[in-house]
Amino acid sequence: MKTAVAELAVLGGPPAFAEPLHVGRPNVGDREAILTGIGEALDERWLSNNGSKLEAFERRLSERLGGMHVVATCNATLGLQIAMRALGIQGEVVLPALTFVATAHAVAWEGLTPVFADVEPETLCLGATEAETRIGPETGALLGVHLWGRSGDVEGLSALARERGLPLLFDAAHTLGCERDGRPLAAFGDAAVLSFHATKIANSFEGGAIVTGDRELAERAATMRNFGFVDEDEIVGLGTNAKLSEAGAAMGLASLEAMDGFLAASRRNYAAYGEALAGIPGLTLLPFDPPESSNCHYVVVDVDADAGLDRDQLRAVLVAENVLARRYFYPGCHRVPPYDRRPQLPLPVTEHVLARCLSLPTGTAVTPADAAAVGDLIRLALYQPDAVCGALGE
Ligand code: T4K
Repeated sequence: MKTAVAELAVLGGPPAFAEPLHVGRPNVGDREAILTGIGEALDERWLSNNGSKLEAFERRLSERLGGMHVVATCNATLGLQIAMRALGIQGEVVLPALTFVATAHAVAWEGLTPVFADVEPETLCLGATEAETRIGPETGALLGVHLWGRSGDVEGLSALARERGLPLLFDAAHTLGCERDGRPLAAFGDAAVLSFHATKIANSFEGGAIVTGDRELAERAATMRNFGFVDEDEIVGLGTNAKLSEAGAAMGLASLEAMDGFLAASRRNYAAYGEALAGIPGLTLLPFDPPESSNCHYVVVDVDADAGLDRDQLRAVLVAENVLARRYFYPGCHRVPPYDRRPQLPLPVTEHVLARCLSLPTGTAVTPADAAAVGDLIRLALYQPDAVCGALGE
């Protein structure tokens, strides 16, 4: 893409990208392996309920996570719900409002009360100081979120949970391939939940996984995932249906096999964005610093007032150019029903991030050349904010 400022679509030219560039375009592993896996499930006439693909998927994932116990589910939302039940959580759950709404909905759907805490400005995750301000007599658990694959203050939160005798659960939906001090992020807390949704770095079409070091917790969760059955006609308690299908598990297995390629693509794109966006006043590509090592699956920029355009103006330009950037996770859980009907304490850092952050397209459907071109486009748009704002009618 070589576009002059005057050729921007918002100024009357054609879109810079002929085809839309999406955030969340699925990574697809080896097609042959996926179709073979699904074909084997068909040949076996075993399509769900603990088939060979599910077992293999859980085994491979456990290996990847250093031997943690893994209970695959049909999505992460139900995985979170089951994890909360298996942990015996009651009352209020302290969590950040800066997350996908599924985190809060999982809490509320379980009949628990979400209590939103602010995030730390450095990590954008729930920290011990903020969490502590929301702990009260009804608090039943802490629920951290590894936003965009960032670790946050896992040590501080773990110490706080221990001190207060509270279970610590992590929404680790974004974290496959992310580590802290060489340890997979999903291995922190009493349990963590990964997502294998189509938009995640590795997918099983839809899917999730509860990860824990506690064998009994994993067994309880596995029983709850299958209506409470422990044997052909023995039910030990309340359960639901959160099973991952064999087709999903076959897709998940192929995704795990392709993980190294997915990680390399995301990291290459992140580096390309870094280069293309370097030195633009007011624009910051969110960094990942040691001891974190990230999967770089979310490429997020912070757009300051000094950048010339605000986040929403910049997004409007990008969308006009066929770059479908997303405002994840605007407007924040505390600002959507049913949570907005309750009085909320101020969340200044959360509000700040929600007003300024923009997720850019990446993944294997995006090349480093695309990333560099999006970076150039952003630079061009910020070059002449007055012309662009005029064209946007502002
Ligand atoms: N916790 C956190 C922190 C999460 O981010 C999520 C999910 C969860 C929990 C719950 O996990 P799951 O229960 O879903 O396993 C999407 C995903 O649906 C959602 O799973 C994900 N987070 C969230 C970050 O992204 P939307 O509302 O943005 O979806 P949608 O339909 O707008 O699609 C997103 C982008 O992906 C679009 O640009 C289109 C593109 N896309 C999507 C699909 C499904 C494709 O190009 N192809 C596809 O097949 O939520």
